[in-house]
Amino acid sequence: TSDAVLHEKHDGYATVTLNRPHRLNAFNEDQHLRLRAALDDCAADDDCRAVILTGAGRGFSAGQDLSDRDPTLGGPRPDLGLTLETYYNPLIRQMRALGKPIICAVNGVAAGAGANIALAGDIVIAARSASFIQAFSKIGLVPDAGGTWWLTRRLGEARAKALALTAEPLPAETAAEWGLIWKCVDDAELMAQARKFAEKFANGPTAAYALTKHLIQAASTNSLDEQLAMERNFQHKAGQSDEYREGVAAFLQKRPANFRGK
Ligand code: T3D
Repeated sequence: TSDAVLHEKHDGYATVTLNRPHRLNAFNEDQHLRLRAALDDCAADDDCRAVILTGAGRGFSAGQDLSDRDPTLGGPRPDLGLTLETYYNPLIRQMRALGKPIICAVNGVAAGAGANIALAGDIVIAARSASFIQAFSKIGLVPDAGGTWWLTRRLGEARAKALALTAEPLPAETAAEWGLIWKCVDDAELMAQARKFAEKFANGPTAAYALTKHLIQAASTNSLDEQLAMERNFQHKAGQSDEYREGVAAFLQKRPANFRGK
């Protein structure tokens, strides 16, 4: 069996590692299917309350494995719309829908769809040596895996267009300064920081995190009225939860809350 994706379970969270380091964790079909299966498992497992997504070796992911696209090998031109709809789009939707925080620990270069998969995480922390490259224009493609959406919403049109058209690497530190990601940290600190967040979330109010994630994701396309209505509905739900009862009781009793995530 293949080990294109490693899936380790810890106390309350999982670490999922893209593991084709000889190709900078570029995506082939196997890596797609194994990543999807790992995230499905995280979704179904009540003991998993946060996910770290990272890459093995010196890169996070170099996007599509281009050796699977070699035009000199003959055959018809590939239908890339179909591969997006079959692999990349379901992955991005799966990451956004997952009711648990995903921490992307970007350990090195993230290029093409690899960059945009990293940007689909809820908390994106990058090592100082990492960079984000919208590599698509170098090979005659357009940004995908949500790239045009993340870049435009987080950075605005000027920076989005320049990054996409030039394919210049954006260093992690600039990505953090510009608000494309949450934080840039020293390389040696990356996994410790990611684990710190995962452990916090593994002991936090899981249902409220899921509602919060979905509210914030909806905000960029909702009107204020729609968003206020959604906040009302979600707060109604949160207010009925055991987590809220426990949170308030713990506050009043001046003790740490014991959220069980169920
Ligand atoms: O096709 C569809 O289904 C549509 C979807 C498209 C989504 C996409 O992601 S399209 C964009 C694809 N990705 C790229 O164009 C990036 C290609 N890679 C690079 O530009 C560079 O590798 C990097 C800038 C990311 C890193 O450069 P560097 O100098 O640090 O490393 P390197 O030497 O180029 O790469 C190391 C090895 O990984 C090397 O193999 P070798 O020579 O040691 O045997 C290289 O060929 C391999 N590698 C890197 N990226 C890919 C790859 N092999 C296959 N596919 C890759 N994308």
